[in-house]
Amino acid sequence: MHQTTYSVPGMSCEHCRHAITSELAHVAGIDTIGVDLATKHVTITGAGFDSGAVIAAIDEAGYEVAGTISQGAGAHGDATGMVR
Ligand SMILES: [Cu+2]
Repeated sequence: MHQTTYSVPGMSCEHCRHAITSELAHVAGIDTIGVDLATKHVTITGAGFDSGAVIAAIDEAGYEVAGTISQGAGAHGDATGMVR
């Protein structure tokens, strides 16, 4: 099981959440998609998703991935300096 959190500063509302989750639904290997509008983080878990495909899907939805916040099992908070 992999977990990766991406920073997507352009997200702001439920429309953004819906647009991103519906694009990510087409990416293979994803189990769960977590969109946190407060922190602007998208957290993906799954057994074998391709990070490039995730970033491409978010881009397809109309949002830019500013960076990868964390990778692996346990998330830790080093994402205080968000780019906007
Ligand atoms: Cu929105």
